[in-house]
Amino acid sequence: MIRPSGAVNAAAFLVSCLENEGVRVAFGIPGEENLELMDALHDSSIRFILTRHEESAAFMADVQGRLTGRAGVCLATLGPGATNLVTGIADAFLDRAPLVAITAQANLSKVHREAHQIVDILRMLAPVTKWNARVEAADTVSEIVRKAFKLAEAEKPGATHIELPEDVAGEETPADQKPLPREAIRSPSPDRASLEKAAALIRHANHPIVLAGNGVIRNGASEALTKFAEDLQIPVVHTFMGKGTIPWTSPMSLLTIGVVPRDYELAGLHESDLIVCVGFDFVEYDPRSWNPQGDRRIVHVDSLPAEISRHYVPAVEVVGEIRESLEVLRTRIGAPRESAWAHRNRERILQQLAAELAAGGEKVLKPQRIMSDLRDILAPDDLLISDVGAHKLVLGRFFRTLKPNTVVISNGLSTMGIAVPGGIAAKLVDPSRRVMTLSGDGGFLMSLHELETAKREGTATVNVVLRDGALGSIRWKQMAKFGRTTGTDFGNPDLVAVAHAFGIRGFRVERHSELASVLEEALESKVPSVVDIPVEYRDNPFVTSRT
Ligand SMILES: Cc1ncc(C[n+]2csc(CCOP(=O)(O)OP(=O)(O)O)c2C)c(N)n1
Ligand SMILES: [Mg+2]
Repeated sequence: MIRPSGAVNAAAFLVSCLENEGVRVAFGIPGEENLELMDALHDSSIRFILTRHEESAAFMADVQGRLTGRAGVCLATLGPGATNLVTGIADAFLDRAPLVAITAQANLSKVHREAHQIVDILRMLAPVTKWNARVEAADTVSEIVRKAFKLAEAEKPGATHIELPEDVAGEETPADQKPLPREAIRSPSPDRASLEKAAALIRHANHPIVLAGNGVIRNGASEALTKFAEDLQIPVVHTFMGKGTIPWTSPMSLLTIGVVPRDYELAGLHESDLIVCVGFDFVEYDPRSWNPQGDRRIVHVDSLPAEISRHYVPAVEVVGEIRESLEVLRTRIGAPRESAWAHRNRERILQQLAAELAAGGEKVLKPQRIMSDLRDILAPDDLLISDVGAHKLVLGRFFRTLKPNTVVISNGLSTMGIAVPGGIAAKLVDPSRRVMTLSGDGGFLMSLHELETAKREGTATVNVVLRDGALGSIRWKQMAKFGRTTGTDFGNPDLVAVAHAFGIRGFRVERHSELASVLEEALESKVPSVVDIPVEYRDNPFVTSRT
C-alpha cells in the first residue's frame, strides 16, 4: 500500500525486492496473516499460483528452481500453512534446488508466548534450509531478500526461508529504500596444483571411470563432460539425478547406477583403479555402497570441497567451476586411452538390460518395457518427472536419457507426491514443452488435488500412473525380509473417472500395443490428462535398493 509520503509498507517493498530478483511466479496458499503481502502481489508483475496444498507449492518452487537455476518462490501463512510446506522445502534442501519460502507470523508482540496458531517456524525450518531469518524491522527487507536468494542459488543450491510477521508487514519502509542489485555468482577457477595432480593420476590410471552426479547438470557441464569422456575414452557412469550428464548413446556412457544392488559391478566400477567423481553428491548415492572398504582411489571434481566420509577419501580435490576443471583436465591429459575395457562394460550392461526387458513375454504390461518404450515416445527435449517408488527405480534403469534437465528425479529427499505438482511448475517455466509425470498410485493420490490447479492454470501435463494397488517398493522389501506384508495394500478409485471429475482427460492403457498411441494423443492434448496403467511388478531385482 502506498502511503501519502510515497513510502510503501514492508510487504509491498518485499514484493518489489522479489520483482528485482526476477521472480515471475509465486506458489502458495494465503492466510489471514499475509493479507498485506497477497494484496501487494496483486499490484505486482508476479503471478500468484494458488495451489491446493502448501506442500505442492513448495514442490512447484523446487522443480521450477531445479529447471531454471533461479530460486522458485513459495509462500504460506503462519502455523499450519508453514508446517504444510516442510516436506517440499526439505526436498529442495536435499535435492539441491534453489527455493525461497516466505511464511507469515503473528505480530512480534505475541510470538514469545503460547497463542493460537503460533509455532516456532524459524526453528522448525532451520534443519531443512541453508539459512532463514525473520523480518523484525522494515528496513531489513532488502538485505534479507537478497541474502535469501543469493544463498539459495549459490552452490550447492537449496532452500532458504523468510518470515514476515503480520505487524512488520504493515510497517512503513523508508521512501528511499531500494532493492539490492543481483550479482552473478560464479564458482572460482580450480587451482593449478590440484589440476596437475588430478591430470597425472588420470593419465597413469589403467581403468579410470567417471562417476557423475547432478552437479554436472546444475553447472551446465554436461557437454564438457561428454567431450572429456569421448576425447579421452574414459567411461562415465552416473547417478539417478545425473541422468542426462552424458547422452546414453555415447559409446562412453555406462548408464545409471545406484538403482539395483551391486549394479556398480555391472558398470565395472569395482575393477576401476581410479574413480573420478564429478559433481557427485552423497545424497544421490552413498559412497559406502560402491566403496565399502573405503580404499578406492578417488579424484573429486566439484564446485565445493568433498563432504567427509570414511568411504570417500579423495587423493585430490579439484574444487571450482566444474566445466572449466573438465576442460583444463582434458587438455592436460591429452591423449585418449585404450578403451576396450569401457566398450566391454557397455556391451555387458546393454545385454543385461535387453535380457531383463525380454523376460516375461509380450502380453503383460511390464514396467520395464513401459520405461524403455517411453524413450521412443518422448522427443529428446520433452521432460519426464518421476515420483518416488518402484516405478522410479525401473525408470532409473530403463529410461535412457539424451540431454540434461530432461528427467527430474527426487533422489535427495526422495519424497512421494512431487511429480504432479512438479509437472505444473515445468509447464509454467516453458508452456511449449511437452511434460510427462510418472507416479505410482501411492504418490499420485498424495498430490491428486493439484489436478484442479493444472486444470485452472491450463498446464497440459500428461500424468501417467502405474497402478499396482500397493506401496509397491515397500511391499517388495517386506516380502523379501519377512515373507508377508503389513500396511502396504490399498484400493484405488477409477482414475479415468477421477480425471473426468476434474474436467480433464482420462485414458487407460491395458496393452503394450496401445501405449504409444495413447501417450501421443495425451502429449498433443491442450488439456491436462491422467493415463492409468495397471501394472504388476513381477520380477524385481530392485528389492534392496533405496527408493
Ligand atoms: C512422502 C513419503 N512417504 C513415504 C515414503 C517411503 N516410500 C518410498 S517408496 C514408497 C511406496 C510408493 O508407492 P507408490 O507411489 O504406489 O509407488 P510404487 O512403489 O507402487 O511404484 C514409500 C511409502 C517416501 N519416500 N515419501
Ligand atoms: Mg503403487
